[in-house]
Amino acid sequence: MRSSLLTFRTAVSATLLLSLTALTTVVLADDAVVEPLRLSRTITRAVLSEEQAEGQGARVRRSIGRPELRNHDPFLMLDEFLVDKNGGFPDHPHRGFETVTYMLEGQFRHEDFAGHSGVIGPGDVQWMTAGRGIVHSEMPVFPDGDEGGERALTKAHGLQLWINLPKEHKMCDPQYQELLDSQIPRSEPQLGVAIKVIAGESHGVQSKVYTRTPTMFLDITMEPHKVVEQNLPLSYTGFIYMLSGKTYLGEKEEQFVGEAHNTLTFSGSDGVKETVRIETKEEAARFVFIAGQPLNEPIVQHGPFVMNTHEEIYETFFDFRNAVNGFERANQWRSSAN
Ligand code: FJE
Ligand code: FE
Repeated sequence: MRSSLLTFRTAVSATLLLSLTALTTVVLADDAVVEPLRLSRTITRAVLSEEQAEGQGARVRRSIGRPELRNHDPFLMLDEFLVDKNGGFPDHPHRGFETVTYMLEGQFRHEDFAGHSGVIGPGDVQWMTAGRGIVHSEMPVFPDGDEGGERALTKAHGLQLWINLPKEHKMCDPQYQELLDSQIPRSEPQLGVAIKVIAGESHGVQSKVYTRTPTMFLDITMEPHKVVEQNLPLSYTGFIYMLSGKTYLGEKEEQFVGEAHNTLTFSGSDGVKETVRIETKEEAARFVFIAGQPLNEPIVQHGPFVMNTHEEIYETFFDFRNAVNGFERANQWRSSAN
């Protein structure tokens, strides 16, 4: 499929390559189709996330949001959470951003101050736009008793991503987009590469999730000895968070190794790099590929409140304490987890 131009990749500069491609396309117009050359972004760093305590008796591996991985506009936080029956995230508020919860194993029950509740299980996604205000609890659920015997699942495991909202959407009405595993579209660019398209687009397959902040969220599983190129818009920032196995990222000549629980951040596009090249060798791999349009707006964050100015944060404290301006229903509300 690919032309022998591939071998020029190393030596020739990006601009020269582009003009070469254009030239070749013209010359070979009646001949075989020449695919345009695509250059891979490189990896700027690899950071391992170790477990830390969070919430109530929960454990998380923090990716984005840890000290080495701050300022990943538009992303505020990514946690890989691991919660047993004694843990969870009881009643707490949010304002000014979105939380995306993606279950890997086990089940989580959410319950909010407006009477919205539900359970998400393996492969399901809850895309929550907090907007002007949500107060909710997020707690694992386990089947009763000892029925499961030794093989009973004792931990709920998943990912939670926090995406900042543009200024004009920070005070929008809260919204939920909930997708069961079976409702999430898949692409299979080749045998042995399976891509779940949670948000955005991959190899012609498009998610129906509405993103106020343009975002791609892919769950990619690769068998050993596969190569995939995942396109992303030139203006997006992005990263890979490795769940298991091993990947080799970037152009063949300057590959970074991605291992479990590591975050690998993408370089900028330099105006031309519209793809990320991902290869597996002896080991299979599973990872999430997350990218988005940076907002380039000031961020003032106080825990679960993320606004643009200090004044807006003071207003948020006031609104939450007095149960006004989006937090009305917080008055007297308690989840069943409390
Ligand atoms: C939060 C501390 C928290 N990571 N992963 C402070 F733990 C939380 C919080 C979460 C969270 C919830 C889930 Cl389901 C998964 C998480 C942090 O809820 F919001 C603040 N402010
Ligand atoms: Fe929450």
